[in-house]
Amino acid sequence: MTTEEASAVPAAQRGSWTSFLKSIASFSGDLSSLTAPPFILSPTSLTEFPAYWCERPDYFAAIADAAAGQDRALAVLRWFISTLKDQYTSRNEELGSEKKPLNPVLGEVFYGIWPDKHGRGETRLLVEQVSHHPPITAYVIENATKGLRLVGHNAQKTSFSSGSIIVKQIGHAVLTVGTGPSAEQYLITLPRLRIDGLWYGSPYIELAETSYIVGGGHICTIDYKGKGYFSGKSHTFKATMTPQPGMGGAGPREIVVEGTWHESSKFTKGGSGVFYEVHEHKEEADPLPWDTEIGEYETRRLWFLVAKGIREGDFELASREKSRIEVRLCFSCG
Ligand code: HC3
Repeated sequence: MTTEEASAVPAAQRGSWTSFLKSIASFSGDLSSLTAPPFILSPTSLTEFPAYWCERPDYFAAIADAAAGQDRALAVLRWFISTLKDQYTSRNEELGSEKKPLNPVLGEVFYGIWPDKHGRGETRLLVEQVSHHPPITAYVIENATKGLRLVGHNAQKTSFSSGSIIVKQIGHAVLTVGTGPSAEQYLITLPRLRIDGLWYGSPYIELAETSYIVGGGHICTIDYKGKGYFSGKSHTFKATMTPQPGMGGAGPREIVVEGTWHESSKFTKGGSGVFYEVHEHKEEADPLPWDTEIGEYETRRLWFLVAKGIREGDFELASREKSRIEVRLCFSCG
């Protein structure tokens, strides 16, 4: 196969893709400000991304049902690992590659609900874009029945290295379990991303380096490794959980879990058997119906025509509507 045949870039957009890659290579910071060719545009706004934290709501609810201590810290880790496939590979599966999301306007909001099923309680999501350039997204996910609340914010700093985009995630999430004086908090940091496959026009994400979950008397260090150039598997991780000295972490046991975050993982120390196995069934949040109370800043309402244009290949419509939104609602767009 020749390079031309292997490329996912439509022939008519090869020139603009090459210019886009050149501008990425000489740039670091906020990628959302660069204009990308139409084939790589996603119809989804970044405000919808925090919903990935809860597309497997049973694992979220299970955190509250686990006994405090090591069992609960493991339930938090299991839920965290269960979110990674949706966060980082779902666009590839659904759209064929990683795409460039819509950059939300300041004050844009997205609401979602996962209804009560199997007695796990209803889970609600509220997202607000708190900065446009650079994009910063804040969110709250709450299951009041189970006493669970996840609050976080997310931004990115990008750079270019050896043909890949490196994305440092700025921000973190705090998970609160329970209410009142006995409530526990877990601090969750976010992994670094490497976006590969740029040359062929089919970008995909690999996770890199280390992220942490600290809380409930335990520290969990999660190391991520990718395929490398000649060997190794994609999307692998190793999570090491140790009791936090002086914080009431019960038991001397160190627990190690290893595997792939998009498929399966098992205990390799301090336990045995399967830790987490991805099942295909995931539950997307139901967005609240548009009504006058929500207003024009609701994500799906705001971007409706832009998303339609991108989905249907009507890029004139997409670009006209995008400019209309930016002129009307964005004070920092050029
Ligand atoms: C880097 C990224 C925007 C940010 C996306 C984040 C980090 C947002 C928070 C979610 O929880 C996890 C997540 C997943 C994907 C991240 C996006 C991947 C690509 C996008 C860049 C701004 C666009 C790069 C353009 C290209 C080359 C793919 O077209």
